[in-house]
Amino acid sequence: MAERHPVLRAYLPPVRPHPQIKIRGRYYPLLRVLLVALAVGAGLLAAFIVASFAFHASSPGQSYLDHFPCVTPSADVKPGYPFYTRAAHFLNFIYLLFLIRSGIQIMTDHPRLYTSMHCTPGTDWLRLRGDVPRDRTWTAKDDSVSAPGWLGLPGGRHMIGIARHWHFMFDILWILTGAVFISLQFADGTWNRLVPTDVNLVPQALSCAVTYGHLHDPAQVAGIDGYQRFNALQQLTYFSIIFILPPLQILTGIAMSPAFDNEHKWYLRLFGNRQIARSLHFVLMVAFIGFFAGHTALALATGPLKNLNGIVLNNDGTAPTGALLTVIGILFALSLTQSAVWFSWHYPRVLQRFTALTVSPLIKAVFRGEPSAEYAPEQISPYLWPNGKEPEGEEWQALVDGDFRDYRLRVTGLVENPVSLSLDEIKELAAMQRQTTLHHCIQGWTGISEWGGLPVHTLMEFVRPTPEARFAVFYSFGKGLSGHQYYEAQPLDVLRHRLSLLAYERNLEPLTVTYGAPLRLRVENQLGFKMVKWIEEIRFVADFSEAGEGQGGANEDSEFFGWMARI
Ligand SMILES: Nc1nc2c(c(=O)[nH]1)N[C@H]1C(S)=C(S)[C@@H](COP(=O)(O)O)O[C@H]1N2
Ligand SMILES: [Mo]
Repeated sequence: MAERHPVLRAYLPPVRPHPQIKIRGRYYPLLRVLLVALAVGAGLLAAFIVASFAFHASSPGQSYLDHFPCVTPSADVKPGYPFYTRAAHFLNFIYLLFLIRSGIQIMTDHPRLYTSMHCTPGTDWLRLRGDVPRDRTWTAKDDSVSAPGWLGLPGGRHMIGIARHWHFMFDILWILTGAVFISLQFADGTWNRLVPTDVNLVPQALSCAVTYGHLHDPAQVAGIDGYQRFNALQQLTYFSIIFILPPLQILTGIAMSPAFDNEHKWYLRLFGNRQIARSLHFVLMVAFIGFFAGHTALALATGPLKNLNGIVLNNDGTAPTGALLTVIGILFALSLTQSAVWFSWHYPRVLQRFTALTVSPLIKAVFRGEPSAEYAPEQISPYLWPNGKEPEGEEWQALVDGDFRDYRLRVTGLVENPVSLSLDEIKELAAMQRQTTLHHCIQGWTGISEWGGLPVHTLMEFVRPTPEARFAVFYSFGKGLSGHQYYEAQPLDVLRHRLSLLAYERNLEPLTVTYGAPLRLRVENQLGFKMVKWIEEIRFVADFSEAGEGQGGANEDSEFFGWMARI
C-alpha cells in the first residue's frame, strides 16, 4: 500500500468544525437551526397539502385547474431523451459531486461567510468555528478547520490548494458539457422542452404544484408523462437548474478572482460586494443540493422504474434495468470521487503538474488582470485578517527590538547593480506611493487597506535586472506551514505593474510586524499568498526551479497550490 505524500502527513491532526449560524446577532448551532427549519418545512408542506386538497374541492379551484391544466403550453415537443441528454445528465451528477465536495473543502479553509467585504470577526452569518481569540495573534490559517474525508475533497486541513485543482478542472468540464448540451438542444430543435415560450407556464406550473400537493401524479391526471413531455412545473424547474443557476454560479465564481475584481470594480457591484458573491456561491451550492433532493424524491415518487428507464435507456417500459444501471452509476460516481481523495493524498504533485499543463494556461489567458481598482479612504477595513507565521529567533528579535535600524534588504541574482539597502535608503529611493486596495486571500476572505511604499519598478530601475532575468524570488525571514523558509516567485511583468509595491506603511502608520514589517510585497492582481511578508531578500533569476523545492513558492512546494494566483 502506497504511503501518503510525506508533506501532507504533517498536516494532521484535524480541527473539528462547529457549524453555527447567526440569527439576529446571536449564533446558534447549525444542526439545531436545520432541525427547526425541517420542522417548519414539514409544517408548511402539511399546510400546503391541506390547502391543495381544499383547492381541488372548491369550484373556483376546479375551474382554475381546467383553465390552466398541468401540462406545458407548447405541445410540439419530441418525446424521450436523446443520447446526449442522458449522457449530460449522468456527467453532471459526477461533476457536481466533485464540485460540491471540493467546494466544501475550499470553504473549510476559511470557514466563515460574510455579507461585508471587510470580513470583520463577529460579522459572519455562517461559521464553522467559534469566536476569534482576541488575546493573541489569530491568523486566518489558525482559523481553518478540517473536512471529513467522506465529505471534503480531499478532506483534512489546509487542503485548499488540492481542492482548487479539482474544483477548477471540473468547472471547465462542467461548463464545456453545459455548452455542448445547450447547443445540441438548439440544434435538434428540442430546446422548447426546456425554454419557456409562453407566459401561461407560470399559472400552469401552479396547477402542477397543487396537483402534487393533492398527492396525485400530474402525469396520471393529464395522461402525459415526463418521458413524452414535461409538465409546466418540471419545465420551469429544469429551465432554472440549467439556464439560471449555472450562469449565476459561474458569475459568482468569477467574482472571487483578484485579477478580475481589481481590474473591473463594477463587476463586484453586480452582487453588492465580493463577500456577497462568495456567500451566494455557497447558497447556490445548497440550492443545487436541494434541487437534487427534490428531483430524486419526485422521480422516485412518480414511477421510479419508468422514470429511470427514460433517463438512462430512453424507453418508457417498467423493466428494472434503468434502476439497476442507476444504482451502478451512482456507485461508480461515488467511487470516482473517493478515488480522487485517495489520489490527492498520495500523488498531489502529479495533480499539481497536471493542472499546471491544462488549467493554469487557460486561467492565465482568461484572467489577464491589469489591476487598476482603488478604493476610497472611507472604505478601509476596520480589521484585516493576518496570515503567516511571524519570524522567530534571536537575530529577528534583535531587528525588531532595534526598530529595524539594522535591517538590510538584499537584492541579488541577475542584476547589474546588486544592493543591500536599509529601510531609510529604500524610503529615499523614491517618494512613497500610496494605494488603497482590496486584498484577496486564497482562503476566501478579503479586506481593504491603504498601503504605502516603494513601487517595485523603481527598485528594478535601480538594480537593473539583466536580460536573462525572468522572475524575482522574494524570500522571507519567516517560515511557511511546512517549516521551511517562506518564499514566492513573481514574473517580472507582474512586478513592473504600477501597483506592485514594496510596502513599509499600512493605513498611514509604519507597517507592524503582524502585517509584514519591515517590508512586504503587494501585487494587486493576485491572491494574498504571493505577497511575501517580512522580506529578507529579493533574488532575480532566469528560472525559479532552484528556489525551495522548485515549484515557485512555499505554498506551491508544500501545499500544492497551483500556479494560478489570479483566481
Ligand atoms: N512570509 C510570509 N508571507 C506571507 C504569508 C506567510 O505565511 N508568510 N502568508 C501570505 C498570505 S496567505 C496572505 S493572505 C497574506 C496576508 O497578509 P496580511 O497578514 O497583511 O493580511 O500574506 C501572505 N504573505
Ligand atoms: Mo492567503
